[in-house]
Amino acid sequence: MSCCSARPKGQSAPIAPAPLRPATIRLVMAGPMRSGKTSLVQSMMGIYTKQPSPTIGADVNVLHLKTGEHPSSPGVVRLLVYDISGSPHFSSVACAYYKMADFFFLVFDASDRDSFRRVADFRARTSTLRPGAYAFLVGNKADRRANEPFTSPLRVSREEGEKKAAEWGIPYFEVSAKHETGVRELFAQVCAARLVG
Ligand SMILES: Nc1nc2c(ncn2[C@@H]2O[C@H](COP(=O)(O)OP(=O)(O)OP(=O)(O)O)[C@@H](O)[C@H]2O)c(=O)[nH]1
Ligand SMILES: [Mg+2]
Repeated sequence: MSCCSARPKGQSAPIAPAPLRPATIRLVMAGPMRSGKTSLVQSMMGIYTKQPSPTIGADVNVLHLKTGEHPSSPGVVRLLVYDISGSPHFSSVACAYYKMADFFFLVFDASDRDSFRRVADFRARTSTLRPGAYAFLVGNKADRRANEPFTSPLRVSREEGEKKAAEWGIPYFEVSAKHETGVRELFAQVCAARLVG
């Protein structure tokens, strides 16, 4: 007789606990052309290049982020980052991705007032197509803005960014993909929001 047959009759075999799998989060990078969406993803991956090609349609990257100790988390989040072209030519492709986002980064170029104006269109489209998703307003290229005279009409101040984000009821982050300033902190917010959400 095998030692394994000692289980009482009618009782099924114990099921081994399934290993915790990383939670998957879909993050969509949205915003005007040349605001630096691709550069931000590259910066986060430590592969920032000076002249990235304009995104054709959409690119997908997978990032694994540590969440720290948390009872409901295996310690790692799997982030699917959908990097969407800001070109109006791809707006129908973009809308298909917007509909499945858990999070949006609404990226604009903080050294370009026109980019700041245009990010409002992306906010309107994303919040209509995916009203429940978390969003962050992201002022990129803070390094470039810092080099301009304080009075430059192109420059978008931190206060203006914060005011717009408050109007939309979302957080504001000022970053530089080039200098890797604030980029890790920004992506970490996704994990933090996910864990409290
Ligand atoms: N100075 C500075 N330049 C940046 C920064 N981020 C991006 N750039 C530059 O801005 C240009 C556009 O960057 P991309 O990352 O291609 O912009 P994008 O938003 O992905 O553009 P599309 O794919 O066309 O929508 C590139 O020449 C980058 O090198 C930054 O933080 N600082
Ligand atoms: Mg791009």
